[in-house]
Amino acid sequence: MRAVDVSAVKTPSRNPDSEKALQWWRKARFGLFIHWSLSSIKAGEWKGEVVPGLAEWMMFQKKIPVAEFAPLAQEFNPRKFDAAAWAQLAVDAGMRYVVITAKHHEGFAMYHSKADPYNVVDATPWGRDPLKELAKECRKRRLKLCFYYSQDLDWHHPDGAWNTWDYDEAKKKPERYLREKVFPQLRELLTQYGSIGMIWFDTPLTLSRAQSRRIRKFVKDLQPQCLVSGRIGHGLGDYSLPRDNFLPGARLEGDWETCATMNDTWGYKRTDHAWKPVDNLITTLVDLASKGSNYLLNVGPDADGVVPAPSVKRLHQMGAWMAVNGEAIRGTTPSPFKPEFSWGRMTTKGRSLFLHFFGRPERRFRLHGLKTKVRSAALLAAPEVKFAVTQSVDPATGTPLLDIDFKGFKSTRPVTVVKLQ
Ligand code: FHN
Repeated sequence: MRAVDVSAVKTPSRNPDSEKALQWWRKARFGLFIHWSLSSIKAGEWKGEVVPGLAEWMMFQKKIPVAEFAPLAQEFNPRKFDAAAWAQLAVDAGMRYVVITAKHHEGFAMYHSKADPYNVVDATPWGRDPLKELAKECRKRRLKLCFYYSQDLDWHHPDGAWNTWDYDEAKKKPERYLREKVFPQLRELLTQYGSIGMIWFDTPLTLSRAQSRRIRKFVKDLQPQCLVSGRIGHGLGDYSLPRDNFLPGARLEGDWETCATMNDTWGYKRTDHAWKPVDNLITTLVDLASKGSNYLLNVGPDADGVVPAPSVKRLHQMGAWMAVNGEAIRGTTPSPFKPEFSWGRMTTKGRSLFLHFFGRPERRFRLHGLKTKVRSAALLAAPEVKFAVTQSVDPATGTPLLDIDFKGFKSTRPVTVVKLQ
């Protein structure tokens, strides 16, 4: 077995110019994803029928013509929208960044876009710019604000990808879509709202490498510190994004982010009650951090601008856990050991090692291969509770051996963290 030195765990970035921009993002580890657009009005139902699949894909699933879908804008009036409450929810959950849909595949801009009148200020009776309000509230709370932008699929623009029921594929000119909509809107997003943490591009399905490269450069020219998500395509993102809700089986190389739902959809769907238990969400956060991945956890507010109560409850419960254990998640590097352990997971920070126990550890806990000298082992939730540590060399393998006597260990649901330093 290889002997491991905790302080040597590093994450190399994929692009040299990503390194600086990635610093806040690596430290954050946990962020809030918000999917909100016109489809939230229909809440997963079209003409009295529940549409199967993702709520925000309704227009595509039912092949709803633009002429029928776009008038939904006239019904958009989220009287209960409260940007301060949304930003505070992220803070309360222990998150450090927010990614909100500035434009999803349905093509509607959720901000004041001068490039396209199909936007939340000009096309709705509400007439407010929620991104402007959110930017202000995020700034107050030192949350990084990031924008989701669907650079490829757009079912509203005649040249956007994948609307084949209104527009003739053969006649589409993707370059015109980029020129008329994508670049002007990215300019707006990167100049109207202050410093932006990231543009979260999605579903790279039709754009060429050269087009993705131009989009990346466009973002970096306007805001060099703004990250570009992995789904810009062609390996050009500042970090990698696996498929939605992906849970890696082992430690990942480089920087990753798993984006995930709390139920089975991203946008608001009245009939989707498949809420994941909070214990599952917390162990996922721990599991991902131990493998070098961020966790971007989604909420889908309804047409009134209200985040569903089951999501709020779970975020508050996660926040209570993070308030005690956040040190073992934020700013950590992954486990120095490749395999998963049946007892739980590990994260590291400097020369500290955090043991995240999913249950009660064995009274005589053994860890093979840790070279770092450990002076103390204490409960993160109660640092005065310390456990006896012995370090020796395993005579059978000649590698370091750590023994901890977990007498008096009280496990708390769902993960108890012990800090070794
Ligand atoms: O099609 C989208 C989907 O609606 C949602 O936005 C997710 C979030 O990762 N991304 C796409 C599917 O991967």
